[in-house]
Amino acid sequence: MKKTMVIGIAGGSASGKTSISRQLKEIFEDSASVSIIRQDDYYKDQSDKTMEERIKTNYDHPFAFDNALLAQHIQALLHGEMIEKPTYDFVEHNRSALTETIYPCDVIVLEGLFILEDEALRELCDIKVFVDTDADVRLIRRLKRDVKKRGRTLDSVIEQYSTTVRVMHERFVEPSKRYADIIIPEGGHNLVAIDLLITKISSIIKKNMV
Ligand code: UZR
Ligand code: MG
Repeated sequence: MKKTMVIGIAGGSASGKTSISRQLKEIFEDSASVSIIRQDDYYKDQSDKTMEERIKTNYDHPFAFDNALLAQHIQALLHGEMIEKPTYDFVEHNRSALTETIYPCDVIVLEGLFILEDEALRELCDIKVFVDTDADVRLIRRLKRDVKKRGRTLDSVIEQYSTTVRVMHERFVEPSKRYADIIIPEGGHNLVAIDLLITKISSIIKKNMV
């Protein structure tokens, strides 16, 4: 019987989690065998809040996520059912109206800040990866990304980083490293580590074909 393998990728903000997942997806583009699920898409719906209130949400705390829904969706995929994955709008700080249909597959790459921190999610992962990138590198990447892609100002990124991102990282993300099977230094630029994951995924897909 076909078995779906879950590869969990955790790590700090802007450590390279999304970059690694995207590279894995690109390699297996032709097959429907690999799906990426981002924890970011499971930020809670905030339609009932004003923009001013939304800005005050602590997005670096596990409570900001609907992890129960995420775990339920992973379980559904493991049982061969399709799901309607929510999507998140970082500019609006809210769940967007669109959903994306995800079909059962050979490999689920589950990527996000708290994938290893959350016990239920952690237990769903067959391979647990932590992307370990120094804080200065992450801050520089985050500045560039949030200004370019998430509609932020330089000052707001620095303010957010020093008031919440850094503290929450040390409280929740960094300690979850102990659960990792594999620790990848330097995220998306670590081609050796990415190559190892590609080899592993290929072997899972091959096994499921026979
Ligand atoms: P990654 N975030 C926002 O800034 N606004 C939102 O509406 C939702 C999330 C930020 C969040 C976190 N932080 O550090 C980051 N703050 O998105 C997580 N403050 O995304 O893991 O891709 O860096
Ligand atoms: Mg990301």
